[in-house]
Amino acid sequence: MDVINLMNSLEKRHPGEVEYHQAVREVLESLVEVYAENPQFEAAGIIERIIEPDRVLSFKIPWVDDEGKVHVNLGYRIQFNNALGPYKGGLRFHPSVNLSILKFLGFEQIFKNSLTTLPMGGGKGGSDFQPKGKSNAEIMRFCQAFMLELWKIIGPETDVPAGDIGVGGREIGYLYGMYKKLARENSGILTGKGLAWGGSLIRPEATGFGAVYFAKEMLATRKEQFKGKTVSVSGFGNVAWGAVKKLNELGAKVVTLSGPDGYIYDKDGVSGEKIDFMLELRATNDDVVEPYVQEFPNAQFIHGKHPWEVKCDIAMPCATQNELNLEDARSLITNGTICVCEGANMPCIPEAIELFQEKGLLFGPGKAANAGGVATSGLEMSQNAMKLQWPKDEVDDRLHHIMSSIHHSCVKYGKEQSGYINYVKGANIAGFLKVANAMLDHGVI
Ligand code: NDP
Ligand code: 2IT
Repeated sequence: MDVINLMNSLEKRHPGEVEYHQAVREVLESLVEVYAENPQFEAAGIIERIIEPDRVLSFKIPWVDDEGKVHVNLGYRIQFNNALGPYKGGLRFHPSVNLSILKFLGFEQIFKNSLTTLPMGGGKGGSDFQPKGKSNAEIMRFCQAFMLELWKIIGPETDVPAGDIGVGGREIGYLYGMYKKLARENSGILTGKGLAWGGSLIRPEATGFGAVYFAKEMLATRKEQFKGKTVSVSGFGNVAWGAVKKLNELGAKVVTLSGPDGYIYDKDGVSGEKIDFMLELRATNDDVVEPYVQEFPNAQFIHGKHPWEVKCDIAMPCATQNELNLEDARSLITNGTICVCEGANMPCIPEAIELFQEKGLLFGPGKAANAGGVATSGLEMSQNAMKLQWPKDEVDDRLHHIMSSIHHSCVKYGKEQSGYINYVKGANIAGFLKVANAMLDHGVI
């Protein structure tokens, strides 16, 4: 495989789509050896076919605000690859959303979904809509307008969206309501649904829980555990919330949270009622963390900075892509951090990852570590197909089992001669092989 040539031609075809290029480059670099060992992949043009989405739907979303003013947002759905099952992946509502970001997320989703062991292809969608500061009625009208276009190309056996940044239980409810009305069916078309109408127990917590289960396995390879450890978490959304809950259960102390306004340092630990407060804060729609210090005055608010300057044993970036840069990586290393586990998608820049690996830190890439969210979405699809709801413990046990199996795959394909486990390489190879073999089975389509 000629990575340089492939990347040159991808960049020429899709100029300026930097996040998409970043995600593809990382995967290609991991696959060089395995591609050389399997000439059948080259012969079938697997790489050329896997790095381009099957199709991209883009549409406009006109909607009316509470004052009667008309707005037009852009909406997308990227159906990336369905070799393993229906396209599956979240919807992101954030003003930064563009094709490059959704293509990076859709591409990552192919391998992540493959790692879960469940039959799901990869996709992603969203809009540049800003949910912050909008009323409930505006969010509802926007979600309805979004679904008015999206419903034509999705279906329980075709493409099953879910949440991501800016899309939680409330948005899934409005999207589902509109889909149900248009399609005249009550099927498992979205995941992350309410518990009374097809949702799965544990889904809201699953990404964060799964990331902690994954980090627990990584720590165990060095005979370490969470008990007594200090953990820095970024973000304060769905993923961060689940992670903080589970970290507390396992006896770790979470000392930071962050938002677009800065970060919170709570030396006493974010626990108990403070975790519930995170959720209340999110529900205000303002997306700032500063109010935490008014409620819990022992904590400090540090304006406009990332939490990575705080001394911690374990770092879990759970907010967004490229939020941990080289300087952040250096300060974590200087402060003695032993493990970095990505709850968000691609939160660490490539140079930061290289440095973590060079210094021998445990590093868990998002496509493996945060796969618990989509895995539990897969379990929601199974429950919907059976018209059943599994008890909480059953879903949690399955999630636990899936995260262990992902860890096992990463070790199998990522263990280097020195004994160091390169989880990035392991996740990319394990995720890729299953998809590539399925594509071979299906012929050139
Ligand atoms: P939420 O919307 O619940 O929370 C995301 C948090 O990050 C918000 O506080 C948000 O604030 C902040 N944020 C978003 N973009 C930026 C930015 N550019 N700069 C600084 N802060 C930012 O999202 P989730 O918790 O669902 O998602 C967090 C991450 O986890 C994302 O990378 C997502 O792709 C990933 N993920 C999510 C899964 C899920 O099931 N929800 C599953 C697997 C991964 P603001 O909006 O104000 O910027
Ligand atoms: O990035 C992700 O894996 C998600 N946002 C969850 C996708 C899903 O279909 O549950």
